[in-house]
Amino acid sequence: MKILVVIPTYNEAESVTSLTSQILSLPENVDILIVDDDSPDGTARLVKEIARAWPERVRLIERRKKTGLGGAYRTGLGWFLTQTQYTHAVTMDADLSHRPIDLSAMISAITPTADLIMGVRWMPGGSIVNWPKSRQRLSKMGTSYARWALKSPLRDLTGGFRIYSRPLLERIRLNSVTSEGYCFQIEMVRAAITAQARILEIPITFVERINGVSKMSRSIVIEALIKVTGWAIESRLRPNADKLHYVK
Ligand SMILES: Nc1nc2c(ncn2[C@@H]2O[C@H](COP(=O)(O)OP(=O)(O)OP(=O)(O)O)[C@@H](O)[C@H]2O)c(=O)[nH]1
Ligand SMILES: [Mg+2]
Repeated sequence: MKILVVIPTYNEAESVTSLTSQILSLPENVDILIVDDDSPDGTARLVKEIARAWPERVRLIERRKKTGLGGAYRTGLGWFLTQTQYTHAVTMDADLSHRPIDLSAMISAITPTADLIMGVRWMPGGSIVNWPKSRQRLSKMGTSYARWALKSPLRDLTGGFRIYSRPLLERIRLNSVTSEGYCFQIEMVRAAITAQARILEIPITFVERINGVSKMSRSIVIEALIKVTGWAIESRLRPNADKLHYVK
């Protein structure tokens, strides 16, 4: 088992050093790929310094333009697929909302048959620290709506803390997962379900970012609303369309 943690960053200079050093200290010996979108705050410069100290374990991909976390993940997961030494790809936020200690628990849950391990806030043992009630409501509503649309019992469809197995990512057409905002996370589950992934849910504690600025915006919420509604309609009218779209 060899694991690559893929982390998209945009203006995460205040978090990225602490996050990478916590991940590098984990007993599981995981490697890190940061995908930065030309952050004006110098995130990439810091990552280059870290990569100089850890040339075998930390890599940086610099994209020229900020196009959203979907594009950054397509690039990062695409790179993972070219590096056949890695068996699993982790997706994780850079703002320390996803705790490296929970990554250890998620890695312990890996089995030879699990295709996708999801970090879940909304289940026994899971929690959210320091989110205002309004943000919790938005997230819960987002997940409930997506559950109805996807006809899925999974409990945290908008969270991005996950482990994907190589065989699952090799079955999915990554370029067909076109969402750009956090809707990318919902669409990846949709693709995984279509690819008949065996999915495990593990409780995590999600901590509101202390440093830096959220990239959540109205357009990201609108993208999710429109796309998820479209999927709800399509799955009811053309139940087999997803298979042709997402699965190789
Ligand atoms: N490369 C890249 N990374 C991005 C982009 N937008 C967001 N990210 C990263 O994606 C992760 C999640 O973004 P956040 O701003 O934390 O979004 P969020 O977690 O939905 O919102 P908050 O809870 O308010 O923090 C962070 O690591 C961001 O730096 C982007 O356009 N390009
Ligand atoms: Mg965040």
